Amino acid sequence: MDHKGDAAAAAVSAERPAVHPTVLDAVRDLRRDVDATTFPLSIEGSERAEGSRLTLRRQLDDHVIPRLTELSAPAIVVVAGSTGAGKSTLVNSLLRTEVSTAGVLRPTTRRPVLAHHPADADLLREHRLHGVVTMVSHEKVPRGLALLDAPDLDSVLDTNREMADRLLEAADLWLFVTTAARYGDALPWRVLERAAARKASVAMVLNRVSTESVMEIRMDLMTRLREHGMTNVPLFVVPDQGPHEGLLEERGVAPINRWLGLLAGRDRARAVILRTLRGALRAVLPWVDELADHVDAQVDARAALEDALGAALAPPADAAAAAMAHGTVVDGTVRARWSQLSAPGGQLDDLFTGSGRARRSGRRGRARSEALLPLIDDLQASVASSLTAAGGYAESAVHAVMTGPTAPGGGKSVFAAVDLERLESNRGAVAEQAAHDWVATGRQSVEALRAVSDPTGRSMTAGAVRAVGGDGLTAIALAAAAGFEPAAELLERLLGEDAGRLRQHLTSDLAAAARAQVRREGGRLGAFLRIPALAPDAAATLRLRLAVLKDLT
Ligand SMILES: Nc1nc2c(ncn2[C@@H]2O[C@H](COP(=O)(O)OP(=O)(O)OP(=O)(O)O)[C@@H](O)[C@H]2O)c(=O)[nH]1
Ligand SMILES: [Mg+2]
Repeated sequence: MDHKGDAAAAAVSAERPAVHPTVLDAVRDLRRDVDATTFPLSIEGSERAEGSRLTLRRQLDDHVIPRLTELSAPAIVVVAGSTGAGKSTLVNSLLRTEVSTAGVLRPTTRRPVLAHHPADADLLREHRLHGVVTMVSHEKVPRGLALLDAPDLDSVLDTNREMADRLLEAADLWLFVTTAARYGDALPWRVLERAAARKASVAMVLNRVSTESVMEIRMDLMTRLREHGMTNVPLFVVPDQGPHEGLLEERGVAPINRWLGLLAGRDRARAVILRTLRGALRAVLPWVDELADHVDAQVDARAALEDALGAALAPPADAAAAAMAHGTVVDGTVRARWSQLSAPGGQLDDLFTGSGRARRSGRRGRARSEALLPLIDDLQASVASSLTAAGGYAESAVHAVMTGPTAPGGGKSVFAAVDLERLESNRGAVAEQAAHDWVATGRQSVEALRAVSDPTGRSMTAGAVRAVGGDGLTAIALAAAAGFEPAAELLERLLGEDAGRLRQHLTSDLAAAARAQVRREGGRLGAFLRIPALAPDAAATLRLRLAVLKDLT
């Protein structure tokens, strides 16, 4: 065996199998993450990033993953060369069995024969050569390698030539067989150059060399190999055995067998393949980088949009809260009813002017309570419509800020993605519920005040309840809380210092309802901005895959 063969085998085996099973796992993980990556905000560069994402996914699907999957299968050693060079005879001789027919007719081999170890049969079932070649299982084939006896390269048969091309593509190792008579042919060298260009590993077998010319031919061939830049190509010389039938002498092919044995084995076979694949793997890494960068850009855009949304909602919320506390709710209906009640002869007219008996009479109190009851309904309806209006106003404010000329990037796409019609159609119902709740709070507060007042009935609260009834007091308190001054004055006279506290409590409840109604307008947009694709760590998994792959390749 040529010493260069030893050196090459040693180099292959020393090369740490950088492709180990986890590369396929890592690439599959990456494929899943690339598939799941979305760019929900249309910002600068997002269309390009989406294009890159699809290209990367296709790259992984069409090239990287199929090739990596093949890594689990044995490395394919294609035995190739001119017709009659002795390829079939060599394969048979290596395995000491006739697995492929050799013959005197040119060309002999028309359908490739792939000899593999029985234990590797499963791994070859999915191989892309399946169906193209005749598979032969044989114990003598080293595990992790498969020997492929190819049809000739320069065949008179076009189909053979096409086949040779296909095999060249599938070859992990190219064992080139030529003869002393034909090693000068142009075609073998062209093919060898193609193989070398593909960075496929190459070894050469010089067949049928007579003892007297062996030194001279070897030197010449080495020089030619060097001239073609193939200095590391192992060269095996098989001595001529004269006219013969069947297998070559075992001794003559033993160096090739030993060398194949060195190459075989999982890791070494993978290392051979890695040489062609590492480039492809490294080539996809910048794409992943680009995707992760754009995911970060989306996350940044999301933060800006969230800030803008918060800023857009603050003025309408303040305005609505202030308006609700300062009389917006006290509309025409409320004022008209109040005027009616406090007009001469109205229920509130003689509240502080009638005789003490009349004032304290339970009958008068019930009548006043009944008369004031509709005021509660008026206030509730007015609060509901004021809240609805505040919501509508907030919506336009948000829209203006998020889509206007100074809007942050991606604002429009948020609106496009969110179902605002549903939000709008619920606005009235939400406002009505809030108004109802506010009235309920008013009733509870009056009830609580009465409950803590002294049981002897001499407190101001007890007197006020006797004078206007529970509902009446609630109506007056709610009107006062909504910023209606005449009601506030009456409440003061009825409750004394408790009036201010009660009023204050209900006013802030109303203001809170207004703020909530306004904030709700940003709710669905805010929820959209909180989707996982826009989370601060959205790019983390992609970057993790990137780090793992960088390590592995
Ligand atoms: N004299 C001599 N004949 C050989 C040697 N090796 C192979 N042969 C003969 O050469 C002929 C062609 O051998 P094959 O093994 O069929 O050649 P091949 O390269 O497979 O040819 P194709 O299948 O046509 O591409 C056969 O008759 C072999 O017996 C050798 O070392 N010395
Ligand atoms: Mg043959």
